[in-house]
Amino acid sequence: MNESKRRFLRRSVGVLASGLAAGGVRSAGAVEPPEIPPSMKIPGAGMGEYGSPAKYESKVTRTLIRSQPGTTGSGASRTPLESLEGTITPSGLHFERHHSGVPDIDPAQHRLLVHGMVKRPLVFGVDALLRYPMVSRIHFLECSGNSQLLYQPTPPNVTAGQTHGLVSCSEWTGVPLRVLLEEAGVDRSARWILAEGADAAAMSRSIPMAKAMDDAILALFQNGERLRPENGYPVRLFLPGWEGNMSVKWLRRLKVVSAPVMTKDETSRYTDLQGDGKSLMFTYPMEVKSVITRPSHGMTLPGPGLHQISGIAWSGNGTIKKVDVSTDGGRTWAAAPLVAPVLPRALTRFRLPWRWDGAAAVLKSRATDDTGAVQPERDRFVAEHGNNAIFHFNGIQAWSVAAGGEVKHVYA
Ligand SMILES: Nc1nc2c(c(=O)[nH]1)N[C@H]1C(S)=C(S)[C@@H](COP(=O)(O)O)O[C@H]1N2
Ligand SMILES: [Mo]
Repeated sequence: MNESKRRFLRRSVGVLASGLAAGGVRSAGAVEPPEIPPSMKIPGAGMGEYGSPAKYESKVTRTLIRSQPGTTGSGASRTPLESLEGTITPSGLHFERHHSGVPDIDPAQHRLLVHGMVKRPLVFGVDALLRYPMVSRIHFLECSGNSQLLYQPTPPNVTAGQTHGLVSCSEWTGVPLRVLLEEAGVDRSARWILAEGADAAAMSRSIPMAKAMDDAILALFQNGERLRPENGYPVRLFLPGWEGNMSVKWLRRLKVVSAPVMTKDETSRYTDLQGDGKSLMFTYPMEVKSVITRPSHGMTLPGPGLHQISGIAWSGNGTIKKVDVSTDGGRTWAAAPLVAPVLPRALTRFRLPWRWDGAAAVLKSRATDDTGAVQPERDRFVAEHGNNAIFHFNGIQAWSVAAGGEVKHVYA
């Protein structure tokens, strides 16, 4: 351990007992347990066919739901990251990004065509797909437009979910794409696959064959149940770690081809104008990134004492190796413990106790992945990419804590 880290820990981690007492835990009094509460005096409510969250949690919803003018489904909704813990996003709070709304697809009618440079063009019904060997993988899905508000010259006045909530993490279960491609007999000279969705946007992307044969999944289940309509029911392509756009939902067609197709969705969109006037195309992996979800913008610390800093980190290139946390705007850093499970291309939770002395502070987190890539400071990121771009922002997020405890988005 180096000297700055030792100092950080000495300053941050105080005596547990006094810290917690200051944080709102009282000594037991007369009306506290073991007094018998009303819930113990009558039988509780009955069973339900499909469960919902506690009514007291009704404010925990998807957030910043926005659609293009004159439409209801051409837009996005975001995961309320600041209200969640752990790493799995409840399916009902998974972010949504649709280019032309959520189609109503009857699985009995749905077909998936595999054609192009193959020996045997094949058509699969959903029941047929369900008979193939499946894998289950925990992975994040991130829209490459996530955090685009941070390209703005002034810090956005919104919550962590509203800036960073175009990322969610689920257990995805389905058929490895390789299995179906091998069955169709892919021509050895084929290098790409066109994937097309059955929505009104006909979302279409060119997928490199190497990814298709590596870890691509035709996902049928999400967190144990069949996909939600908004996440691609009855079947979606899922490309671990790559920009969300390529994980084509409501998948209807895979055409094996020799070169990228240059669809509207990979030329006019998902191409990023850089500061030097050139554009980046085919920027597939989502780079290493993290955000502190608690405390974060819009919260107020109840007072000095022991607090827990909690956040998420992820990398489309591999596994999170380290998350450094600073409470002094980046002057000193300490490695935050990563909470198991730490999985490749999955959200990884970090938590660090912080003894707040009540003075103004600036919190930051900085993730490193197992390729050695380090999340850049925002200034450096914007200097390198310019601010015409809207995709692939992965700069460091800073939250200021005022002496009164108010937490706000800052550029620092
Ligand atoms: N068919 C189809 N697939 C699609 C889209 C779409 O509009 N239509 N949106 C894409 C984009 S931009 C993203 S970020 C992810 C979002 O997936 P989600 O809505 O399950 O979070 O789906 C991708 N797949
Ligand atoms: Mo996206």
